[in-house]
Amino acid sequence: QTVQLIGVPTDIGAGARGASMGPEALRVAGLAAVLESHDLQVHDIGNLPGPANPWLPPDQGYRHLKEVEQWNQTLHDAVHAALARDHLPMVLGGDHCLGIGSISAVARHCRETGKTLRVLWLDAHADFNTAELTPSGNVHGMPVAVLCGHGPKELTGIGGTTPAISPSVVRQIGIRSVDEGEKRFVHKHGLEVFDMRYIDEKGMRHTMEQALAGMDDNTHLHVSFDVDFLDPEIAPGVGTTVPGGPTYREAQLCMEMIADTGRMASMDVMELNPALDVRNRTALVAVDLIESLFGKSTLMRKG
Ligand code: DIR
Ligand code: MN
Ligand code: MN
Ligand code: MN
Repeated sequence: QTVQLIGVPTDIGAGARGASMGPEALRVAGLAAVLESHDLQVHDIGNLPGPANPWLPPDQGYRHLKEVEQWNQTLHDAVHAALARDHLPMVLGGDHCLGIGSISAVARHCRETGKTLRVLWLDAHADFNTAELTPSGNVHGMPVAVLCGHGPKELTGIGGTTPAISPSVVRQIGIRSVDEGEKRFVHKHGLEVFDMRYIDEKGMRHTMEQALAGMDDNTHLHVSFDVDFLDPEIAPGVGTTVPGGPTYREAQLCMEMIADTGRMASMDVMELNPALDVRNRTALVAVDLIESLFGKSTLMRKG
């Protein structure tokens, strides 16, 4: 198995600058060596090119729509090409607006190969805003809505099929910050959300059993990991921290249970912001959790 690292150095969709440095922070934290220690081949294609961040206020509900489109179109092409080579694309963000390019490419690949898609969205936020609902105009709060066909045609059309995905393929985990209008929209579209209340009451094990239920040998599992999923105590290096997230142990179990399925075929690591981090420790935690996603375990595993 070859993991293809795709750096996307931009904070074009975020409300704080700095996620553009995420790809390099993950590399400095030893990502490639960790993957190689698990008998994976690592092919780092470096960083994709794209426009600078002009840092302008929102225009008709969106900040930097043109630049967001350009980054996501470039990423879409890169992820689609990686999948066509049978590589496992690992997108190193960059802010979470890049989920649009990444997941639209995964969905297109699934259509072309007859696979069934499942998307796990690990995040403190639902990322289901639209221009009408957003309190910020930041597109990193909108990628799930855009992928489900709600948004400007410049973004919903990336990959050629609108909508790119149905809400029914998405499972959101760790959610604890959803804006008022966004809440109604999530409810209206029936997104399956395992919020922190659910995790508190049922535990991470039961939560992941539910989120991973119904997959089979034909499932392509995509994991979109927004680093603000984690509790800020262990992951301060993100632009929008929200208290009360999964602990280190809960996050490890989440990743281990994903690894146990053997179905993960693409992933994103988004929103890491080295400008807000402390001695790169959030990048190190992210790499540690990614190691678990690829089967790191304390003891020999059965089978
Ligand atoms: C907020 C923050 N819901 C917004 N969103 C995100 O601006 O739409 N922060 N995704 O990471
Ligand atoms: Mn997000
Ligand atoms: Mn988030
Ligand atoms: Mn709809």
